Amino acid sequence: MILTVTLNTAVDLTYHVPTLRQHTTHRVTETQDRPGGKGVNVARVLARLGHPTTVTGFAGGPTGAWLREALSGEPHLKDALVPIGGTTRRTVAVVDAAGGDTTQFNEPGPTVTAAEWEALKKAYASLLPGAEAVALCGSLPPGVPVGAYAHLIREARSAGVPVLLDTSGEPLRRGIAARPDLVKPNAAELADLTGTRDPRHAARAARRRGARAVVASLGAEGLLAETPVGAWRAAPPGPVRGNPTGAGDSVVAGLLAGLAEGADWPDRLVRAAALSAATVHASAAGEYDEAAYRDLAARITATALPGAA
Ligand code: TA6
Repeated sequence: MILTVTLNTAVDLTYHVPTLRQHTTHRVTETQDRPGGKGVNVARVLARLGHPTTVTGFAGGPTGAWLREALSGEPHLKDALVPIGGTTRRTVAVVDAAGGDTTQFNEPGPTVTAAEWEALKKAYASLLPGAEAVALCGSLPPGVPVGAYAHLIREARSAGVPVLLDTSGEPLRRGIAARPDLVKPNAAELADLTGTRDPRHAARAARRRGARAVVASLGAEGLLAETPVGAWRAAPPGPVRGNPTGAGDSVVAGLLAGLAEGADWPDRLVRAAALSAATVHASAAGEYDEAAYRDLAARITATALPGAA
């Protein structure tokens, strides 16, 4: 199975409004609730692709109970979430139909106690031996040490399990120093980490800091991969409009699905780019449009970039 870790799970609420304006009461035309947090989205996509996936992380309170109930209906997905006394957060994405933009509001999440963090580490150590890969995804809730991902990466490495990290800020900085197999920053996270806005230079700098491979998600420009065996770019054939919430999580799911199936790097990138664009096509956060995925996967190609990685 593939293991995903979401320390800051969420119930993702999407509001669709005709036009988003300040100082106005908006009439919501459509509402969707989905179990969320980055690793939960990754797991849902993987499970829908048919990959047995286990979700761990923290969940608590009525929102945590709702999230677990919603996940229980997913075939191929196993819930190994650790219960906490606090209440799982909500996020709100407001989709503006006129402008085509999405505005996201993320709560900080519940405070996790030292005993709950210890329980998570124990659960993780018991799940690792059965995992073919692990993804560590999203922000850290209050109370979890800033070096949490670095610890979980070291554990995965000593268990010989490939480990992917998708986070930002100081947890990313410290996580990279623990030498994960792959990191998936977006353009802003990569620039923040390395101090350079040129994505290729920045991806190489991230590799020098400890990441074995880097896949950067560059919005409309698609994906850039810098790996030990080469560098590639893959992008959707044209502009993709819709709700981008969870599109980065689908990149992670595509990369992991490709890894689990023994695909080479270009093929992994094609799946990841196609899943990401198909997620923008779907209106609810973290869902992907199956038909769009199949169509895009057949039309996207990964282009090799010159120069040693
Ligand atoms: O990537 C979208 C998303 O996964 C949402 O589902 C939402 O839960 C959020 O990101 C969480 O991100 P954060 O960085 O706050 O942990």
